[in-house]
Amino acid sequence: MTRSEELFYEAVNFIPGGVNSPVRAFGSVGMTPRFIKSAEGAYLIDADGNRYLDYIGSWGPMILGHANPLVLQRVEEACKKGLSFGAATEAEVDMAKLICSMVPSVEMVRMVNSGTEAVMSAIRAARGYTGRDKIIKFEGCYHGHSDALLVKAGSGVMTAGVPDSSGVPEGCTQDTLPAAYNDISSVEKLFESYNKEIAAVIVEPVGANMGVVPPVKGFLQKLRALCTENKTVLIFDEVITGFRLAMAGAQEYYGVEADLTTYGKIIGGGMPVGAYGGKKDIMEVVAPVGSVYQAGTLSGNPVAMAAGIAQLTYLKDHPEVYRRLEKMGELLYGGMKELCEREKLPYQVNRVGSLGCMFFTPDPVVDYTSAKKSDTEMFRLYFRHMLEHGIYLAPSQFEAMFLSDSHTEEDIRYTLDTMHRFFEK
Ligand code: HOZ
Repeated sequence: MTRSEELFYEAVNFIPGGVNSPVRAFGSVGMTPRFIKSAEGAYLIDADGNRYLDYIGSWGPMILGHANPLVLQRVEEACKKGLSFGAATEAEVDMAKLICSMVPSVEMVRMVNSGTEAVMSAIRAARGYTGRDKIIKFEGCYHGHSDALLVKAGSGVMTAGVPDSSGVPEGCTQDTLPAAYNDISSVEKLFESYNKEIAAVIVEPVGANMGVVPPVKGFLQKLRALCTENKTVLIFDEVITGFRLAMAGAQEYYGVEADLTTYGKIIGGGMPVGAYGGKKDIMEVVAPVGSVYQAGTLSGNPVAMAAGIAQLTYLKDHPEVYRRLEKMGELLYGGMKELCEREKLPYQVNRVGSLGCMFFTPDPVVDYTSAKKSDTEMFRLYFRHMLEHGIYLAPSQFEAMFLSDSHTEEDIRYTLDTMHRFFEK
């Protein structure tokens, strides 16, 4: 038995499923998870000493690669000054100014501890601001695990085939109106039916929790127009796309501004962080200025701020990172596409910048329904082959591949060769 297996069989006695987040379980690919001991650059080392080329990047945060020396140094310095004060710090001011300087639509920002918290809070702020209750969310988009958003959700719930979680009272989701991603008419219909009751539309500007599903041309622009027309708050969940697709995330990439934006992952540099921000008049509904209550003992934690500031400052000072990620994305996902064409494989490769994935279906994947058509048994075989050859993908069809600034052309060549060998079989 490997050390990872030993740890897993011990873990299941003390942790549900042996993991602290369902997406880490390897159940859907018929395996047991690798337990990770350390990481550096684009590589992970497991408890047995196996080395893997990592395409998860902690599900997004590690845009500069693992154990970035600059981030580690800042964290070390911050740790020595104390781990938490539960009081205001200069680092929080620096972080807020940094985010506002990088994202034009964000004039004010509140730090929280996770993407889930950021989304819950942004929705509360939107409801407080508009005095309305209903929200529109899209099938296959995942916005964390708060009650109101576990409706036709992506990510682990989609993998497990339980889009509507048990344990969520009906009352918590009665104001959540699901629409079809990339189908603006489904949103228009909801606005026609509920016109003055819709507080917010929340969307992943690039669907990245049902595999990767880019917005079709004009979809985000039309959402923007509908929200403006109906005085509804447009919330972009940029927990994955924020500071990844471009400095100002998907908003810059697609040229559409949100009213509120939620963040996590990259802004924490690997530490547990989230944030929500946007227009001042909306953000000023939040306590202690306004009447929307939202709080947190560890919010703006000094160590997390140090890691996040280090990573964001690096990105701000090195915009060439985005050009490189774009180029590497083209190399990897373009190469995957080419492989499918060359080998006459009836599969789809979806890609936006450094995010992408392969779907095992002959039809284009544009939404939840088409993503669900992917042959997950084929994914299971593909995943196993890749892992056996040292390539660590998310153990689910319905997650993204993440490139970091540490991936090299040689890494990508090896990945494409490994895929080729699988499809050749
Ligand atoms: N957004 C991540 C997966 N799609 C979340 C990671 C997790 O749930 O642990």
